[in-house]
Amino acid sequence: MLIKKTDDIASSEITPERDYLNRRNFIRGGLLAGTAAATTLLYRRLAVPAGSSRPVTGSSSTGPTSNLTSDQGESSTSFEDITNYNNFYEFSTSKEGVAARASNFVTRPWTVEVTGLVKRPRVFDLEELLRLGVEERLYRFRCVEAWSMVIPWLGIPLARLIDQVEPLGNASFVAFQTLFDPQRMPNQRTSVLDWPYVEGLRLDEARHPLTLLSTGLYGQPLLPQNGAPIRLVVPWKYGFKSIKSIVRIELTDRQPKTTWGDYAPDEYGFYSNVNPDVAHPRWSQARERRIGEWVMRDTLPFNGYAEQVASLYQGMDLRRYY
Ligand SMILES: Nc1nc2c(c(=O)[nH]1)N[C@H]1C(S)=C(S)[C@@H](COP(=O)(O)O)O[C@H]1N2
Ligand SMILES: [Mo]
Repeated sequence: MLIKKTDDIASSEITPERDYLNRRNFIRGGLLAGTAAATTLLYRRLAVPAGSSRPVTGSSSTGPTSNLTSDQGESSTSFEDITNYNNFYEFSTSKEGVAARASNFVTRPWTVEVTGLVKRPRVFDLEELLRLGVEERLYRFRCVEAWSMVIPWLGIPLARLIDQVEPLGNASFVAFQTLFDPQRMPNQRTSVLDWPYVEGLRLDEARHPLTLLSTGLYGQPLLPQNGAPIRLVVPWKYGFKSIKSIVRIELTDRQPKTTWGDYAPDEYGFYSNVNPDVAHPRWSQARERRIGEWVMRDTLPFNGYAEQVASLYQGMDLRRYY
């Protein structure tokens, strides 16, 4: 994130006039298609057998396809792009280099400890988590670096897992932790970040129906580069909140430490809700490059999910709590 990228972003801010006009047409279309449709989410209940690994369907050059479209008529970013343009610093700081360096990462067996201020702390193995019920959701995904994708996730609503452990009355935040194993995650032998990668949400954000623990995408189990076997997805927040390869979830009464927030507190706030009006100190967040498209798009407040999530932040100054 901090490493090389500023040049990209600066040059991508230069948008030809023609693109500007196209974008205006797009916005108008969006307003017409509008409000009613905007609340419809794609929910599909899938019967994913525990521990199943469905084979890749499409041809190997294009990968599998998805016929889902978003509430705004967007279609999925290609499987190829989603699985070859990654941020996962435990393996590589080069987005094009993650897939190869993570390819032998072994993710079975895998357990997730759910603990802290709960009545029933418990260690779940992956199969138990899958049995909580996997759904398919098509979400926009917006990295703080100003690129975005549309991803057909498979996942378990995080609220369902939280219900299993019965939070105590004083639990108000949820802390997440990635695996720490420098043998298996080679960049953990460097100090490019403070390991293990950690993230956090407020409990009400964690319980919001949009928040997923993802176990797959494009109908298949997650590949290592996307955070196998289980990673967080919070579609209205910048991508770095979506912590990968989770081994521990702790309910707490204190705002958890976050890896990027500790690294650069003035750049990466705890909330990190997608907000076109609050610039990153080093670049604008007003627009984004959708991977696979040429024309820059306007970034939407809460990444287009304002109708569902804005109420979580009622009365909060979103410039202060960035
Ligand atoms: N453990 C861990 N989780 C992580 C990261 C990381 O480096 N390590 N990168 C984050 C960032 S910056 C982004 S944009 C997303 C990228 O997810 P993707 O590669 O599946 O698109 O993962 C997030 N989760
Ligand atoms: Mo990111």
